[in-house]
Amino acid sequence: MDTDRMQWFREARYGLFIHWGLYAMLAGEYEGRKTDNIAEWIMNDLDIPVAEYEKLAAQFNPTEFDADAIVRKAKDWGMRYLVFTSKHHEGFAMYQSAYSRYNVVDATPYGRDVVRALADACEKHGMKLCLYYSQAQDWHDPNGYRARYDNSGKDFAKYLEEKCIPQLREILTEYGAIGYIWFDTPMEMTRAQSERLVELVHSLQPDCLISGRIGHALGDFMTTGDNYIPAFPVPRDFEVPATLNGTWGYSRFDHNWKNPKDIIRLMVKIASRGGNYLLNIGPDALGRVPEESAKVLDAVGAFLRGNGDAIYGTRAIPPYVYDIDDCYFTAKPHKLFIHLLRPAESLELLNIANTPLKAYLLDSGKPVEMLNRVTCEGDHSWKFIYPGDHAHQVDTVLCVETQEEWPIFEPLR
Ligand code: JFZ
Repeated sequence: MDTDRMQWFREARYGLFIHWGLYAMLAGEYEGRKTDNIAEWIMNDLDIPVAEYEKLAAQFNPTEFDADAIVRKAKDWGMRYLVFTSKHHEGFAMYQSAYSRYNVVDATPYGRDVVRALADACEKHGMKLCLYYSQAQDWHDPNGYRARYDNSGKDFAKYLEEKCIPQLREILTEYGAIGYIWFDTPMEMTRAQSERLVELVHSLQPDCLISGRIGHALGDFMTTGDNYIPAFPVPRDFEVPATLNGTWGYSRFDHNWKNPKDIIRLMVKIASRGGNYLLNIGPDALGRVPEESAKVLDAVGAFLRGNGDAIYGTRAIPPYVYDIDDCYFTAKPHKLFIHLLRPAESLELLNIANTPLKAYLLDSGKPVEMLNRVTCEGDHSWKFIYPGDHAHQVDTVLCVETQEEWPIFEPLR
């Protein structure tokens, strides 16, 4: 893939996903019925008629939404880019669209352009803005696809021409430079239709990347299944979209929050396999970020402030041949980062054949005693003695600077 266009993506490794739309007002329940699926799908899963669902717009007034505060928090959290749902499957545009009055400016008492507010805040704080756009599913438009329904009678080509393409043109010409478009659920789109959208994006913003869910493997990077991480290093750029609880859109019933250790472990695994971690928040009806999600992201941000060098700009590396509990590796040229997600006084690793130059705790720079020997079986052995006064963090990161550019993990023999 074109290296220059991908450079920022490969450097970033960590982004903030924001799912926010009319569904936040229902928060997982409609007329006493709770959805047992992800909350932003409530219209589809509870078969809410369009005429009923669209009434939500007339009540949408998120007076506590603060785009600038959210972007500042994203920076504190260590995220390098932000992906916002400009139009999700519900069909409601979170910006002012000239091609559909079913949007946050024209159809709500709030009357403000959310994408504009986020674009301004991202510009101000040096955060790359990316936009999610549901290019095939649109449960409000009579010709938009709808999962789990019979779409045979739809004129999808009409939907593409009259809503999807004009709206993509709007978000790619009216809000500044866009890092990438996060397309989603291509459904029954033909290859030609996916190619048409790829050409549209490139014609408007040549540097704007395209996510894997454009369809027909035409993305600049692969998008994994939600919350699914590849088990091995992947030979192409990829991104893992992930929730902090069990839903993307806000639900007042889902309190199944992951903890910081879960997140850091996943982040390290994803980076070691060459991917990006796109972690979601779902603001509520008033535009507030759920406190529980902010607490987790605060803790992960604190970890990254001292250890970000072990994540940002790292590259896929071969799997290490032994399975050491809570021990993971990331790497960048001439640096091997050894992550230990449990307290320990020492750590011995076999079958690493690099020439170590120095070893230290990444967050403090404090030197770590390192014994470099060959075992009686002829295997390389590195043994680290952690400094006695070191207080174990969620993830204690050791940096070993090496003569060789990349790790040399010897195979078992
Ligand atoms: C899609 C959306 O339907 C969902 O609402 C959310 O926006 C999520 C990030 O993306 O959900 C998907 C789409 C594709 C897969 C899984 C969930 N997949 O291919 O496994």
